[in-house]
Amino acid sequence: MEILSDQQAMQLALDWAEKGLTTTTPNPRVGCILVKNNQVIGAGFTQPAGQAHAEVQALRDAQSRGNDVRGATAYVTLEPCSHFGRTPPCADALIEAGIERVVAAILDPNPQVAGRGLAKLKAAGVAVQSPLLEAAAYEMNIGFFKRMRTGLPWVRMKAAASLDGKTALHNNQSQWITGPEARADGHHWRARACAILTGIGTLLEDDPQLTVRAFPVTRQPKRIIVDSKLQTPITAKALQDGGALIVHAQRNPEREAELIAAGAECVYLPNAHGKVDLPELMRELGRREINELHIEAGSKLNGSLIREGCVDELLVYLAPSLLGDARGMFELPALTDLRDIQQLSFHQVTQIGADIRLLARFKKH
Ligand code: AOF
Ligand code: ZN
Repeated sequence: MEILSDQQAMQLALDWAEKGLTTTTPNPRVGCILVKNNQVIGAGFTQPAGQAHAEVQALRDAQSRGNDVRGATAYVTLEPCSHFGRTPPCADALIEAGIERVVAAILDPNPQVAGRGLAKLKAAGVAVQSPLLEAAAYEMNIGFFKRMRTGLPWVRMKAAASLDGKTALHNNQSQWITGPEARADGHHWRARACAILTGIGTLLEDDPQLTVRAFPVTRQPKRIIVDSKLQTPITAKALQDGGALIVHAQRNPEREAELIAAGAECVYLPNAHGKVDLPELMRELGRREINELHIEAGSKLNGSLIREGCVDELLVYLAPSLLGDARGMFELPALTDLRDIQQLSFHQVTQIGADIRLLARFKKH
């Protein structure tokens, strides 16, 4: 029989973690598999917040299949927790179940855990090993890691453009520059996000729903509208079925009351120029436990977010077409010195249908 290597076992655990991609927020998506005598005897992934963590799910899975977990190795994509949060510590559950060895892909950055999970296991005589496939485990929860370390969400800005980087003609015609596969792919990125943010310009122009519709989901991301002057109509599609967070910079009690009655929450976050304080908004979203923020906005708000250093990553779909003189993806000021250029690095390049998907990260990270 072929031996299941530690690496293969951890890859399996990562595959299980992925099953929680759209449902675990604000918790990280974690996968766990239990291996005994070279057999996978149990597997699980993080359930929605307040419910079982991956390790507990894997133990339950093994038990429900009549498997004796004593002496097994647990492969977990994040260090097992050591604290009483919404659920009791997974480290305790593993110890009590008689797990002999725990392999953790990466340490939990949560200050309530941060090494204590592995320490607890070790103290109980469990053999522990970490890291393993750390980079993949980090990518799986890039927003959770960023929020735990900085208090800010991981901000991903999506845009779709022609090969010459244009999104719309000057007469505003803009529909379907990229193909159906790219548009469906975009919904996967919406679905994994904790929240989707847009601006009042896009809201008034397109009346977007800002929901995941390409496939069924059990949780819709929170919707956030940057609307300095509270111009959102109460009939906006983005306010229907679950409301939205409207971030404004001017007080208007009447309009606020109207929008609240329509199901919205209004948050007043002005900067010195009477616009929304975008860096403060990012801190506010961090406090609200937003791990991954997905932005689908127009070139103006996109440009402001980039200029104010709020963006971590661009998710750009490029179609094999040329629009010529037209609107761009990001409104940024003209530079006079090449040294001021914004530097990014390509993290991933993938063909999606007839289009190209680029993930580019700002160099500061
Ligand atoms: C694990 N396994 O599957 C996950 C962990 O409030 P609670 O009890 O749900 O705890 C949430 C914290 O637990 C979260 O911030 C992170 O540190 C850790 N997540 N830990 O052992 C899991 N999702
Ligand atoms: Zn846990």
